Amino acid sequence: MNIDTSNLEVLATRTSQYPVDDLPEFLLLGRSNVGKSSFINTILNRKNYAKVSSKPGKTQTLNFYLVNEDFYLVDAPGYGYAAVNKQQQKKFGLMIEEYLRNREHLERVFLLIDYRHKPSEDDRLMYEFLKYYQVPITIIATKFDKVKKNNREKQNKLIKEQLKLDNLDEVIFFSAINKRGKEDVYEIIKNYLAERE
Ligand SMILES: Nc1nc2c(ncn2[C@@H]2O[C@H](COP(=O)(O)OP(=O)(O)OP(=O)(O)O)[C@@H](O)[C@H]2O)c(=O)[nH]1
Ligand SMILES: [Mg+2]
Repeated sequence: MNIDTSNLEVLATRTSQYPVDDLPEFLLLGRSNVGKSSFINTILNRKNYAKVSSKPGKTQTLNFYLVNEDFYLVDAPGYGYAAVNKQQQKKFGLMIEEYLRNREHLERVFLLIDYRHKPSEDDRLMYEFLKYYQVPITIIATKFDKVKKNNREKQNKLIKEQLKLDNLDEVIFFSAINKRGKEDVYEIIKNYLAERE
């Protein structure tokens, strides 16, 4: 898949602001600071188009990126970071829940997990929540460049155990630094688009 065009079309905090066309949507979810916005930049071959920050809580709205006039990548605020105030966190949580409940064109969630750490309780709850709503999920293990070879087996096991991972859900190892995993993500999106034609 080639990325020919990409444009941030809509910033939404509620349903009435979502795009009104019928294009498929792929949603990014994950803890604050896990790398959702960096993931979008990598997929779009752009630098800091989706705003990235080392400080958690950077993305505050649902951001719909129209790609190739074909589909949307949807960036979302992160969850579960103590440094982001409680009221904000609640607002973000409701925003995401509202989206998931009205998700007519949601094809799949890319659930980002920081590969350096044990998945958090919030990660586990989010995974469970998505399973309950029967949303197709791909796990994206981010910051792969930061994990040494001899730690990988341990981290893989942690992801499996902590999330009680369904064997049918694919895990993609991803790095915004060396672009590992990018082609795998293209493949997933491409397959959806081919099915629609
Ligand atoms: N080494 C490394 N750093 C990364 C990677 N992806 C993201 N980062 C860094 O992690 C930090 C957070 O990245 P963001 O993309 O802003 O994370 P986010 O999930 O969008 O965060 P919020 O918008 O706050 O929810 C930044 O300092 C990034 O440079 C990666 O693959 N490898
Ligand atoms: Mg972000």
